[in-house]
Amino acid sequence: MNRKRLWYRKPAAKWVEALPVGNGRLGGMVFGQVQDDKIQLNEDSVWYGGPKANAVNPDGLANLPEIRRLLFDGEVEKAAALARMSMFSTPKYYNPYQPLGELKLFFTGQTGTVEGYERELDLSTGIVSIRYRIGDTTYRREVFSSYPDQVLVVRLTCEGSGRLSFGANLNRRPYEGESRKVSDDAVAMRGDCGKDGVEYACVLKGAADGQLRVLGDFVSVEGASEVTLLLAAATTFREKDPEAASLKAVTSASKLSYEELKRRHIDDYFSLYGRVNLKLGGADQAVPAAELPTDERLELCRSGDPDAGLLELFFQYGRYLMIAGSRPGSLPTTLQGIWNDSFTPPWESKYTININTQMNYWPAEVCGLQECHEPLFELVERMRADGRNTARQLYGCNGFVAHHNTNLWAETRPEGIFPTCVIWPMGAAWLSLHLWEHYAYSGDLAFLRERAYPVLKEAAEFFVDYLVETPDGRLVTGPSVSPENVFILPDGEKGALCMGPSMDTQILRELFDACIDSCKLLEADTEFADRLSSLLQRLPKPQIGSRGQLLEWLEEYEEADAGHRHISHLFALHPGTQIDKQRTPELAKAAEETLRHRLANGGGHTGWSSAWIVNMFARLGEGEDAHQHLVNMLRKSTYPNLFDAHPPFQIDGNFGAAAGMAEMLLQSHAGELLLLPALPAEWPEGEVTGLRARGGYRVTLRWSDGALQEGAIEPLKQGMCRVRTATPVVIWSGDAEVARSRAGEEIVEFTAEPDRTYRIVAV
Ligand code: FUC
Repeated sequence: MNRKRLWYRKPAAKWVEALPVGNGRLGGMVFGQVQDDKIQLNEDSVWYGGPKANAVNPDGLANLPEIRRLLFDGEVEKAAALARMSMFSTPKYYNPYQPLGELKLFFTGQTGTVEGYERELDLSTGIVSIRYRIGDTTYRREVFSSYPDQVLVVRLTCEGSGRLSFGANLNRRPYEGESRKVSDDAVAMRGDCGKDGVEYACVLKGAADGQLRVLGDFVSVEGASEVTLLLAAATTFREKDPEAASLKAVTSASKLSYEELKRRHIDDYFSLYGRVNLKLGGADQAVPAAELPTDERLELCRSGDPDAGLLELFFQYGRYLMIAGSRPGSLPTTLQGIWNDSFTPPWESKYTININTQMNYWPAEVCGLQECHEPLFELVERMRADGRNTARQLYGCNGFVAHHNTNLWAETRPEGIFPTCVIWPMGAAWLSLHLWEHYAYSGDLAFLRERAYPVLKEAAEFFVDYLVETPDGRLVTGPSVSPENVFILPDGEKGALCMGPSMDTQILRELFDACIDSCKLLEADTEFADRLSSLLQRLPKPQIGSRGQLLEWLEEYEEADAGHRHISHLFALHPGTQIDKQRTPELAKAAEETLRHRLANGGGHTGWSSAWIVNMFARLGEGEDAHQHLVNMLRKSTYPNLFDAHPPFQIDGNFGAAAGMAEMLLQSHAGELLLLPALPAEWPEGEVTGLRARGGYRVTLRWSDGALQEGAIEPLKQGMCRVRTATPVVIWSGDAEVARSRAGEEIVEFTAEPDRTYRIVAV
C-alpha cells in the first residue's frame, strides 16, 4: 500500500489547518504549535440542553386538513403561514453539539530558532506527528485517539536528556465548570450543558521520566525526555459518573506502555483502513506535486493541472475521517463529524437528514467500512420512539416519522422556522434505507430480520396511514417540500410548501420496494407487502417537463433559483436506484438535462452539493463531468487540512467525494456489477482493491489505457453474479473458465460460490 499522508512545514494557525484525530467518540484537532500548543477537544455526546417532551406543536393535527386543502387549492402562502404557526415545533430549534474544551500545553525552554519543522497525519496509522529542532535538540510529538483503549494519547519526546518542560491544562472557555487536581499525576474538568443537558468530565493523566506533579489544575512536567499524556472524557449520556469513567479509562490505559498503546491503536485502525487501496494513474506522473506539503499541493491544484495523487489522498482521507468519526458505540457523525470548536456551530452541527447525514454514510459500505455505519443504525433505532409520538401527535398516524433534522436525543419533530425545509416527513424513510443497504452489501439475513426490516416496516407504516389522495386519485405526501427549493406559481406567488414533491415519491418507492423485497426474503408479512404494492401503483410516476427535465414538483413550476444547491428530485438517480441509462434511458436523459440545467445556472456551489453531483454524473456514466466536479471541490471548497468547505466547514463533502470516486469505479445498484462505469480520461491507468458491491462481493480492478485489464471478484455467498463491462472479459476460477463475454454484449454471468476468487481477464 502506498503511504498517504497530509503534511505541512508549519504549525496550524487556524482551526481548518489543524489535523483531526478521533476514535469515533473522542476527537482532537491538533495544532502543533511549538511554544503554546493546543489540541481542541470533542466528545460526541457533548450537546447543549436536554430532550424536550412536549415540543410537537399542539395545533398541528387540527390544522392539517386545512393546510392540505389550501395547498391543493394553490393557496401556498396561506398554507405556509398556517403551517409555520400550527405545525412547526415549539420551540423552534434543536440545541447545538458543542466542544468539550481544549488541552493546552505551555512549553518552557524552547526559545531558540525552530528548524526542520514538519507536521503530518499519516493515514496508514491514524497518528498525527510533529517534529522540529531547536539547537541540537530534536523534539517529537505524536497524537492519536485510541478506539481499543478509549483514550486520546499525546506522546512527547526529545533527543538529549531532560529538555522537555511544560504545563498541561484543560479548559473550556467561555463555558467552564470546575477544574482541579484529582491525584498526584492527574487533573480533571467537569461541568454541564444547561438544564436537562448532559454533564461532562474530562481527565488528563501524565507519566514522564522527569519530574511530574500537579500544580493548581495543571499537570506540570520538568526536565523530561519522554512524556505520555492520556486523556479521557465522558458524559452522562452514557455514564452515570463521567469523571469516574474517565479516570478508569486513563488508569487502565496507563498500565500499558506507550509502544503497546500505539500498537493496539495501529492494529485496530489499520484493520479497517487497510481494506481498500486506490492507485490512480497520472498520480505517479505528478511526482513533484506529491513531494509538496499538502497545503502547497492544494494551492498548485487550484491554479494548475488536476493532481490525481491528491484525489487519491482525498479519497483515503474520507475513509480516515469515517474511521475517526464513527465507530460502533459512538454517535454518528454530525455536520462536522466529531470536530467542532464552536459553542454555536453552523446549523448547530446537528444531524441534518434531508441530505447531509445520509451523505456522511455513502462511502461506508462500498469503501469497506461497514462497521462504521453502525452508529447511524443505532440512531435510527433510537428515533423510533420519538418518531412514533410525532407521527401520532402531529399527523394522527401509526409508524414513525422524522423531519429534516435530528439530534443527540433522536428527536423527530419538524424543527426550524423556514418553510423551505421544516415540514418534510421523509427523514426516517430515507435513513431507514441505510439499514437496507447494509443488508444489500452483506447479504446478512439475520441483520435484515432483526434490525433492518423492523425499522423499514415502521417507517413504511407511517405512510400507509398518512398518504393523501389528489383530486385525480394519486397518493401523495404533503404538506412537504422539495428540500429546500422554492417554486413560482403561474400568478407569480412563490412558495416551498407543496403536496407530492417528486423526491418524496422517489424515497417512498425505494422504501416500499425495500419492504416488499424484505418480506420475500424473510418469507414474512405477505399482507403488508401486498398493501404496499397496491399503494405503489397509485404513487405519481416520474414526469418529464417541457424542457426535457425531470419534474421537481407534481406540476411543472418555474423554480426561483434555477441553480439551487439541492437537486432533491434526482434522488431516484442517486442514491436511489430507479433511474439509469440501461433500464430507464428516457428518465436518465431527463435527469441529465435537469443536472446540466442546474449547473448552467450556477449550481454546485457548496461542497456537499458538488459531491452529490459527482455521484450523479458517475451514475450517468459521465466520468469527465464527475472528475471535473471532484477537481472543483479541491479548487473551491477544500480547506488546507482537506476538510470540506460548505463553506464553512461541513464534513459531508469529504464523505460524498470519497463515495463518488468509488461510484466512478464500481456500481452495483441495478442487480449487476458495473466495472469502471465512469472512468475519466485523467485516470488512464490505476488499480483499486477491496471495494464492496451489493449482493455480497469484494472487488479488485486494474486498468490501463482507460480500459479494464484484470480484476477479481470475491463473493461472500452463493448467487448469480452479473457483471457489466465495456471491455470483453473471461472469468476464471482457478484454471477453469466460468464465463466469457459474448460478441457485442456487455453482460457476463456466472454462478458465484463463496470463498473463491474469480479472476477477470480482459480479452
Ligand atoms: C441544509 C442545506 C445547507 C446546509 C445545511 C446543514 O439546510 O441546504 O446547505 O448543508 O443543511
